[in-house]
Amino acid sequence: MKHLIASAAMLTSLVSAGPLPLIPLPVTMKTAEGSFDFSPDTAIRFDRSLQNEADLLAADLQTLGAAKPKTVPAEQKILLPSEIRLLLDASADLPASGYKLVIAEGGVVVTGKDAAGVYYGTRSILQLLPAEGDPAWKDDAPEKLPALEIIDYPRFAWRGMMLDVGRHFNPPGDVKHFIDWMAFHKLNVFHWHLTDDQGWRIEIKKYPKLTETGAWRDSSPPYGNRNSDDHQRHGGFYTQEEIKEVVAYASARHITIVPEIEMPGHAAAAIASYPEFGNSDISGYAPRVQTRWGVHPYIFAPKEETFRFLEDVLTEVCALFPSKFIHIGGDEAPKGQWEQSPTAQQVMKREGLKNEEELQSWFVGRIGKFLESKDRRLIGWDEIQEGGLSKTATMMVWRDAKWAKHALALGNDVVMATNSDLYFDHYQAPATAELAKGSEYEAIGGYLPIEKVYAYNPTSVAETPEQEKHILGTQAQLWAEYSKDMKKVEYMAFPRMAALAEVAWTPLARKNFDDFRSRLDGVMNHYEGGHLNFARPTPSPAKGADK
Ligand code: TNX
Repeated sequence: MKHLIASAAMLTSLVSAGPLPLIPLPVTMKTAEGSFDFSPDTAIRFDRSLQNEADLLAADLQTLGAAKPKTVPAEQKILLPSEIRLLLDASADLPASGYKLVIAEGGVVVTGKDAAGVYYGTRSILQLLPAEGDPAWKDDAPEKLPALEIIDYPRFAWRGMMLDVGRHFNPPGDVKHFIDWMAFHKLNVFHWHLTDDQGWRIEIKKYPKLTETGAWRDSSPPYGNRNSDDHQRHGGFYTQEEIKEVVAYASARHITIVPEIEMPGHAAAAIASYPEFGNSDISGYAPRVQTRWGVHPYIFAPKEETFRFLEDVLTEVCALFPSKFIHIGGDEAPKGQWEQSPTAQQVMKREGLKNEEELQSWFVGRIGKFLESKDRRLIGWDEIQEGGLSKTATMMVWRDAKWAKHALALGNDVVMATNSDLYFDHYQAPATAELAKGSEYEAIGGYLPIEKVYAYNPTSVAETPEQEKHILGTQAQLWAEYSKDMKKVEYMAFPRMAALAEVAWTPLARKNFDDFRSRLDGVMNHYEGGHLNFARPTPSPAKGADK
């Protein structure tokens, strides 16, 4: 009987398996006859430098439902009945972060060019196994991993997701969970939007009021009425200890956290905490942490005290985040206060700046030099080039292609993060359909179905192969005005994150939406098993044809 049940389960898993649920699609994959039996006897044998990758794989396998595999360092010459071997081979003929995965009856071998490559190979193994909570884990039959050989590496070095915790605060545990799912998709940059008009979320020891005052607001617009107030206090922030923990957690998963500290605009929460760093010489000056969305007039004053403050803040930020890139925002900085402020006007005169856009570029240039003195690189939203762009600045392009073309023509690096293709705060199904489910399904607007994300090509803006090299990669944005908690963030992020992963990883010539859509079903089983609150897209065409 047991035997019968086991084979019935195997049959279902074969039938429901369909195409191998690997997202992003590997660069090359050859399947073969046969399979590897993953069983409670399967252990992980690892090269000494891969202890982290071995431990994470063992823990992740246990989360799925397996008995926690033994992990054995390679130099321990004990005989194992069944093993997954993790190898590091820096001389392998693979690009950075590349790996080779061989699954055969006799065993599984992951060979990485580096530790990141090995980690990505282990992500592929996890995707090929039944999802968490799948009944297959409960029977006595081994899990069958299909025999195959994969050679794989990423198209871009920057495969990012931005999360806005300024508009709504997400506790550290939720952020770690989000990072887990980024790792599952082989994404590697978590851009943490830590400050905005509506909240400052990072503890800065030298300026405690940033979180005493700036982390809290008195009201927010409720779902369904963006021009009104719920009169509920909202806020929160990360202590430096919590930040260190999240940074280490991400780093173990080969994810770099790029922190963003917004300047000169989107700074009302900071200026409400320390009004002396705003344009306090203008009439009607009364900064406060903002309670409505949109663009607000409060921007930092271009004076020496403010630069000292920002440099102190960035010094603490650099100590917490090892990332080479530090994001300084730079978007949507209205120039009205600088036009009114005698101090700002004097600075323009002193520095020979023609207009307020040039003043912003001068401002950003100073901060860029400071970051360089700390061996870091400045990255900012595309407005940082409006009054001239420093050679060393990297631009994150969120508006249209012309800004990317302009920066590329100057020889600057860019990361493509366009609002037309990669803003996951936009609706993924028609707004009427979403809102029919309840006002909590409200999004900022727009319409970005998963097909459109998938079709995006970050290098379409490059005019020459040389320019293409300056496109570091691509990133999707989760602005959170309309995402009050992580459940809503998840709903907006998944499964569009899967499409982003394939845009950022898979060679252009290998991309095919129908094929992706059929693999997505298996990946969504993992979402379901992992209790992710994802948006189920319309059934895949392949499934529809079965009926
Ligand atoms: C524009 S994109 C912003 C954000 C908003 C977003 C909403 C960018 C650099 N600035 O402040 O949250 O639109 O989609």
